[in-house]
Amino acid sequence: MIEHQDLKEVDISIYQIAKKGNWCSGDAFYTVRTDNYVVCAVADGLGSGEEAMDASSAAMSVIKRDHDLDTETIMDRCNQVLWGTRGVVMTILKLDFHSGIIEYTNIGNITCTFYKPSGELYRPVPTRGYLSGKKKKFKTQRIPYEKDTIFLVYSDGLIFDPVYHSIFSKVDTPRRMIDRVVDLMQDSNDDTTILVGKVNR
Ligand SMILES: [Mn+2]
Repeated sequence: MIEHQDLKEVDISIYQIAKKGNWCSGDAFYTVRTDNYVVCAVADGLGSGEEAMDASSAAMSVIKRDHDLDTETIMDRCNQVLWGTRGVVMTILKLDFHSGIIEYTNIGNITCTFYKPSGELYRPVPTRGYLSGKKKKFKTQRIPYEKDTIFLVYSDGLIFDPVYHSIFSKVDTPRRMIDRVVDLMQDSNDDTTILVGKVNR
């Protein structure tokens, strides 16, 4: 499944596919735009199949309700509802239109890369662990963005080859970038989610 969202300030394209043989994906994503910000998140429920989906969709429903909060608090609230589930790894981004800053909070193996219009690449170091209701401290990074900043967020179903970096160029649209990655990527035998966003203004 490929989905394109024109969120005015940001264009987002998302690709998602379930592990071969499974009817559902254990990954989940969520995006929302308000007049002040855009929030997007990608989660990977531990394992695969229905129980993984239950965990990742529980996290997404918290974000759907609480996206007005800062990403650290959102992460904390997601953690609270995940007690008794398989658990999830997750990355949340929040682009604030007024400050021009992206808040980034992560736990576990969801990779995030920023491509600045200058060509410079920035990869925040992921935090180890996962959410399963156990008490945890979350760190938030604040990353300035500008027009044509690209962000790429993906679950570990994508085996990222460094040659893919050249795809994420400011001359292209997220739609084209997703198409090109999907053309090149190898089958990984895991649920896969790839989200690409590009700032319009
Ligand atoms: Mn996975």
